[in-house]
Amino acid sequence: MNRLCFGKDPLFIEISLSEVKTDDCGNPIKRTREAITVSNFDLIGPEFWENHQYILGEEKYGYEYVKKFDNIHRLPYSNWTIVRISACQFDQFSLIHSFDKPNDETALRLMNACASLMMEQFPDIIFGYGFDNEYSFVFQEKTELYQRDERLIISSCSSCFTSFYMMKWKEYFPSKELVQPPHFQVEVSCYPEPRIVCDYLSRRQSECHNRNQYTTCFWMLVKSGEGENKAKEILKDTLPKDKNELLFQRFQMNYNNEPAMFRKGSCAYRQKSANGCRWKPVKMSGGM
Ligand SMILES: Nc1nc2c(ncn2[C@@H]2O[C@H](COP(=O)(O)OP(=O)(O)OP(=O)(O)O)[C@@H](O)[C@H]2O)c(=O)[nH]1
Ligand SMILES: [Mg+2]
Repeated sequence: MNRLCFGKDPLFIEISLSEVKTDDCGNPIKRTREAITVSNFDLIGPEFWENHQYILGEEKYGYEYVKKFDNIHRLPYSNWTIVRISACQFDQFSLIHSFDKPNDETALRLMNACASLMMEQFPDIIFGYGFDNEYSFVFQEKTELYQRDERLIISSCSSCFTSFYMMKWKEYFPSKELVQPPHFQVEVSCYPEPRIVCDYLSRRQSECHNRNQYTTCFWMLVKSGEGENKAKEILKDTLPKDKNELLFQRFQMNYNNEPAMFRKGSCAYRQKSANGCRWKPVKMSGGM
C-alpha cells in the first residue's frame, strides 16, 4: 500500500498495487491483460450485438436458443398410452340440461358418437372404453402422434373431444339448447405391457359397475319417497349383492336386466376385415 501526501493537510490517496509475481529466477512473470474498452454505443437495435456476438455468446443473441426452455415431456417409447377424458362439473351440466337420472341414454350415446369421431381423427387409437361422463382411449404401442409429446397429445385430445361434443349436441338433443359449454379434462398414463392395459380397462369397468349400481339404488330410493340423506344412509357400507337384493326386494327390479350400456359401459374398436389386414370402420358395442 502506498500513501501519498500533498500540501499541508495530508490528503491520502490509497493505491492498491498488486504484488508482482516472479519466476524462480526472480524475473517478473508477464501476464497479458485484455484491454477494457469503455465507449458509447447504441444498444437499441441489433448492430452492437451483431458486431460483438462473443459478449453474450453467439447462441444467446439469436432466438433459436429459446427452444431450450421448452419443457417437452415425451411419453416413454414402446408403451401403450391411455388418454382418459372426463367431464368437469358434470353434476351442474347434467342438472342444467335436465338429464334423466341416474342415466341419460341420449347423453351416453352422444359420448359414444364423440368416441367414434376421436377414433376417426386419431387412427392410432385402437380401443375406446367409456361410461358415465368419461372415455378412455388406448393408443397403439408405437404411436408417433406429436412425437409422443405429452402436452400436445393432452391438449389436442381434450379440445377435439369437446368440439365433437358441441358439434354433435343438436343431432342428439334436437329440442334442447346447449346452454353451458361442456368441458373435459384429460389424464395420460403409459403401460409397458398389454396385460396392464387389460387390467386398467377392467378397473374402469368395475368402477362403472359400482357407480351405476349405487346410483340406480340411490335414485330408486329417492323416487320412492326417501330423502337423499336417508337414501345415502340406507346404502352406506352395502355390498354389491346387498344392493341387488335391495332392488329386487323393494322394487322387484332385476339389476341384470338393466341396459348393458348402463351396467357395462361401451367399447369402441375397429373390426378386422375378412382379409385380416385392413381395419373396418369403428364398431361400437353399447349403443350409439
Ligand atoms: N342426471 C344425470 N347426471 C349424471 C349422469 N351421468 C353423470 N351425471 C352427473 O355427473 C356426476 C358424476 O361426475 P363426476 O365426474 O364424478 O363429478 P363432476 O361433477 O364432473 O365433478 P368434477 O369431475 O370434480 O369436476 C354425478 O354426480 C351426476 O350428477 C346422467 O346420466 N344423468
Ligand atoms: Mg367429472
